[in-house]
Amino acid sequence: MFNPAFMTVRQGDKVDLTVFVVNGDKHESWITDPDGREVVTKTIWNRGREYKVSFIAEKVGPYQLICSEHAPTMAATFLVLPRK
Ligand SMILES: [Cu+2]
Repeated sequence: MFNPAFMTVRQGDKVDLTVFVVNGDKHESWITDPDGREVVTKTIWNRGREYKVSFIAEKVGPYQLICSEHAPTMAATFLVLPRK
């Protein structure tokens, strides 16, 4: 699982994500925008290491962080809210 698994951000924000892998040997992970387009390309995350990825939250709606090894339970959502 990802913890936290739900975050909200504002449209146009740059999301800087730092992930530390506690459990599981490896996780093939990526992030998609609300239209299913990859905004962070697939990479392998290994246990005991820290990874940094970032993307711009251009579209309103759910961005999904997915791990193919442990789908569908290992997923997280960044819900992008309209900028006021
Ligand atoms: Cu995983």
